[in-house]
Amino acid sequence: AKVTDAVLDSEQEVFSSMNPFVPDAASVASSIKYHAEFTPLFSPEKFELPKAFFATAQSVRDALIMNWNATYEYYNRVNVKQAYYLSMEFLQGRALSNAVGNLGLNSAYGDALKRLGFDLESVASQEPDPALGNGGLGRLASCFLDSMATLNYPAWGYGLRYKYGLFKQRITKDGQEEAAEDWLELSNPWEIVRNDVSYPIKFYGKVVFGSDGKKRWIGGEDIVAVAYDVPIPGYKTKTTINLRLWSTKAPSEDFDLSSYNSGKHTEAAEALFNAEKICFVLYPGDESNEGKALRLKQQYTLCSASLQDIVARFETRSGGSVNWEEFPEKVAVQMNDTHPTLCIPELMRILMDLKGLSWEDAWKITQRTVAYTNHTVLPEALEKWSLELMEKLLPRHVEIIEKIDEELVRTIVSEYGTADPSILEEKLKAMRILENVELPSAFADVIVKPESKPVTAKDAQNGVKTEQEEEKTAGEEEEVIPEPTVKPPKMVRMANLAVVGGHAVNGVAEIHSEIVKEDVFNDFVQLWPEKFQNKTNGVTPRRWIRFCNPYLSDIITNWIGTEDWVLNTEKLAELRKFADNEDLQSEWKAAKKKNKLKVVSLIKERTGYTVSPDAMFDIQIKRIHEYKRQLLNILGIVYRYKKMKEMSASEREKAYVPRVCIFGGKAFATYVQAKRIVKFITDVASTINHDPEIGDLLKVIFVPDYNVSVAELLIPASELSQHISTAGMEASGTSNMKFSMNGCVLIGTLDGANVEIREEVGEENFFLFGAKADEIVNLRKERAEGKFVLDPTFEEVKKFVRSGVFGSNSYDELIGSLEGNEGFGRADYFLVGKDFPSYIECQGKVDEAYRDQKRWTRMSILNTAGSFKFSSDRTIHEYAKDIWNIKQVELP
Ligand code: B1H
Repeated sequence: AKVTDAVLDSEQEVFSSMNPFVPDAASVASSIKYHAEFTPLFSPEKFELPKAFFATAQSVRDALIMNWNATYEYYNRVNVKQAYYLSMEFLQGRALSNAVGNLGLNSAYGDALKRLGFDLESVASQEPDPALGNGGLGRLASCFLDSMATLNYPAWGYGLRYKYGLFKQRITKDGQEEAAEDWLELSNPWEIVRNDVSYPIKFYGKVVFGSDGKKRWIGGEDIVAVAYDVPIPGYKTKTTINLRLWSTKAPSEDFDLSSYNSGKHTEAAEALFNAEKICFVLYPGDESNEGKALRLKQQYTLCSASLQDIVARFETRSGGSVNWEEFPEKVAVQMNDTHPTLCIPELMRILMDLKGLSWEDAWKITQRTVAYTNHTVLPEALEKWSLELMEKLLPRHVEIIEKIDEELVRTIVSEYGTADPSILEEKLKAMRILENVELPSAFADVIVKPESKPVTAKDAQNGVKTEQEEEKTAGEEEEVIPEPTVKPPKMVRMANLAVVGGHAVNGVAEIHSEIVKEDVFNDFVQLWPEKFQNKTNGVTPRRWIRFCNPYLSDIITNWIGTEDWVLNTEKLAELRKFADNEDLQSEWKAAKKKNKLKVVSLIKERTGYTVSPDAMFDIQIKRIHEYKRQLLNILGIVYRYKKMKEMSASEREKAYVPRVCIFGGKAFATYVQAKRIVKFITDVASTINHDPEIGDLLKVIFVPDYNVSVAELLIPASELSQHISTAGMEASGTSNMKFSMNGCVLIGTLDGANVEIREEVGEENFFLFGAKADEIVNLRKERAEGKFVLDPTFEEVKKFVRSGVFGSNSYDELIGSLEGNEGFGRADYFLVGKDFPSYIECQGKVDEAYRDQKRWTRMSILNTAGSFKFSSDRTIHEYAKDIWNIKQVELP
């Protein structure tokens, strides 16, 4: 505690020199009291925790607004190039402690709240955890915002303000249940609605020629997007950037007062509902055509509102004389995956139809402005939209996309037109933006007509196949319609559009970027090798070490002798020389123990189970997905349990280290197989946890409703964490980085960022097992051809599960999916059985290492010391230099 105070005092000094708003405890207390009284959200008679949170947040917001205004005013004045990160998801987590910590006002706020009879930690824990994201992709966007602000980069985020975030997960005896997450119920103290910043958004309608000969998009449905700004403070800097979230509403004249007065209340308000529903939920179910149209409307709203805003800002900053060629010198747009790909035709539309530019000029500007990050190579996750749906909803954009496709065909034909016709055909098939669409008339004779291929019943019915549909049916065989063939649906391939329309394409870890280049977009690499890059992901060391793990942070600061590591994570490497120092080791272990004790309480509170803080905490937290292989983890636990049961008590204790195996994560609501995995884990947990013979030697915990706040508690308490995806399937992973930073040792496959983490922390400090990415295709083939040698331990564990130890359920669908039985799907597509023996063997090595606590603590220290590369500051510097071409700007 002593160290923390010293650190905080010095922090506050730093701030006094750079921040005009440097309150002491007394003025903070009066500001909190002011807001409790004059910005009230609760009735006046009581001043309790919820009100204390809102008043405290409002008081912090005052400081943020001042800095936000100063930042924005300065960028306007010097007219710097600004980057815009467009994302359908921002998984922000709670903001209060983060903002107070970034502003260096911990002691001022801590003391002020003490005077008012509260403590900062309990006040902070009142804040709902805003979950406007699904997982890694959304959390990455939020880490990036923290780094942009901290490093003084002129950069903003643009997203959508969903009324309901990612569902709340309840665990019942039937497994996972979902409930709406009403995070705005008590209002959001961080957002500032900008009623003066709104843009019209159009859907449907038709395209006509205006009197000036220009294309006009008219008629259809008009809605309005309104800006809600969330100030994002940097650490130890005045720079406060903006996360602008759009909310949708109907134009006021759309409320039909006369219908309403004549008693037709629902009809009168239909337009209101129609507009507002666009921002109701994060990722609305899209099995139905209505669901698909809604998701597409969401994506277009994000792109159109953001680009109108960006273009308007460019015009304002240009003063009277707008030179459109300069647009890419003032604006960089990063598309977070393909979800905002409509940016490309939307910017083209704005430049041509509204600003009067030619196709050629608009195309040059668009390409130089936009760039695309790919986050997955799973083929079913590459977004495609039905051309028919898009034509209805966005007729002008489809015209533009058709022309982009035609230009692409021209390029492909000029590149490969003289080659073997089968090569040309192959290239066109792989690279065109439009799928199953006849060649543009100018090229009609360069190739024989595309033949129609047999399609599944589902394809024919729906036209579209999304990731979620694919996920949901992943375990089920699809029926193939025999001849005569149905015409395959015409689709727009968003990834191809993003690659063609942008100047850079990047993957998110080295191995992933290689797969992107060699496999997914190989044909494009041959055409434009210079576009393709790697930007290994990172996470913010502020939220993910400094604030979530104050005990460890103090130790690091003490031993390195400075707190600079929070900004310059390279300094963490200095811990290496103390890895065997007994004093550091004992402090290190004590900090871990304190963090584990917090988790013991969390587990008790959330699940009712009591676990021992002296057992090894072994954690796997991430979305439940077959490729992430929670099933491998739980089957490993089942195997361990079976072996324990076969031993005497003393043998058991000799053979195994006590472990608490913790799971957390949500399954997409319609992803049946993932929900079965959740149910299975909780069934195994209830059998093992109630077995008196096993006691503290093995406990299995499923923490319900995993979110950012839960991660902030679990990660600092972790000793072993699991990153065990089938090699080649996890693009990067980012929790692996957070765990390593917090002194947790990883067990994992050579996949995503694991590869680079292992390189940095040293292979002796990483538990590696499993098949490698380049072996997978062949292994699957062997598996399918039945050439696969069954592993006896895997057969043993499956038989044990089927014997009914975990209740009457025999888990036919789950275990069947690992065997390729008729009706159960893809013959262990994720190769759980193949990797099982090496996983079990590796877990044996983990136990052995943990028994030697000196060795383990050394491994733990070397993980923190070696994790410096994985700061999102490093990642953002790379984006800024290699893709955005923006410079750091310090406020005067
Ligand atoms: C990642 C997604 C994703 N990759 C579609 N792809 C979505 C795709 O709602 N959708 O339609 C939502 C998310 N998310 C993750 O991105 C990767 O799986 C991780 O490996 C990676 O670390 C993370 C950040 O790059």
